[in-house]
Amino acid sequence: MDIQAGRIRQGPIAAIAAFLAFALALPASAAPAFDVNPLSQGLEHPWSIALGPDGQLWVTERPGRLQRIDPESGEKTRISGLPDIRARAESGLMGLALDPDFAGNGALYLCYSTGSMLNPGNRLSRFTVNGDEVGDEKILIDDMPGAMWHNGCRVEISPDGFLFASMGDATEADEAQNPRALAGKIFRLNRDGSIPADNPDPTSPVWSIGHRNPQGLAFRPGDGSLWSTEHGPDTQDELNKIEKGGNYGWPRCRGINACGNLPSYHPAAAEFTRDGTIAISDLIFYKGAAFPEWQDDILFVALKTGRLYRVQLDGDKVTSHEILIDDSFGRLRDIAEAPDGSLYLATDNGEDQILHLVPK
Ligand SMILES: [Ca+2]
Repeated sequence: MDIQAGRIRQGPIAAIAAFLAFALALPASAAPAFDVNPLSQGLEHPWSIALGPDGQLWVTERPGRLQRIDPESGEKTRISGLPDIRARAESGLMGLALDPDFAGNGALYLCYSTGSMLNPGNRLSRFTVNGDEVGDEKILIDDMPGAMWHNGCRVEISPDGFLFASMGDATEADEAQNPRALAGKIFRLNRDGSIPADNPDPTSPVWSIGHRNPQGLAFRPGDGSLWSTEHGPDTQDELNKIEKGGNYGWPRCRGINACGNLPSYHPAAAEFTRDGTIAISDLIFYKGAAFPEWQDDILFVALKTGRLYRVQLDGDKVTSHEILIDDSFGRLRDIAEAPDGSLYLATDNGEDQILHLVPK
């Protein structure tokens, strides 16, 4: 109530924001019927799931394992050949993306933690898969700052073929506003690691700045826009639409409100919540036929609340959200859509599983 009273004192815009926050809390509609079945168990902090053109699920586990899972049987095949990985607290093997030409070139991209407790870093690399091994590491961005927490490391490839990756502030918040530092940024690269000539600075992989710990990336079908989920500090996890050269405010501003005179500032499209964080994790735009009413909506998972959320948009405006799963499986780290429109979810409890969400 104090927050709402404070908003009203700030004037009509704040009052509208308060109304929107209230409206966003209302469910959009009754959830359609679905079942959630265990697909594969015995995993440890699976962090990133990617569907390959080989029909297989490629999964990273944060302690430093890469697995290929058969979506029919749930059988796991461990892929060897990974480099040394620093895996403590929130650091380890995290982001994974398969090259658009994976079927031909076997290329995949991994973001992982390097160094030691005393000299921590993070790295984005390209590898080649050969059978049950990866090799041929080509380091694309090295010496990103690392820490026990806020290591970013979500990796995604845009519809037009650029490689995007995120990096957290690695607990040095002010560095997120330093355009020359690699902390608190979202990057855009060519897939060979070179810097696209039309980046905001053609000598830098930096695409956007002012991020605390963005650990979700997804491209919207249709307009190809990039959206990101980002962990807030004690309140206000964010859903952001990422613009070229944009500043997302951390640590000076947060959430959906305007922010003084910070150049190129983009407030969040939505925030979760003013009462505390939900530990927002990865997102997708749903495209499938299995749940027609979800088409073009954002689905995202959360760690702290163990929830699967559905967010409806009108253009770039969030109009409503609803909770489809509410802590039935503990923390949820990642989500991926199968070709048939069913969904895969990765839990993050320590003794973990990949879940398969299908129509009832
Ligand atoms: Ca922000």
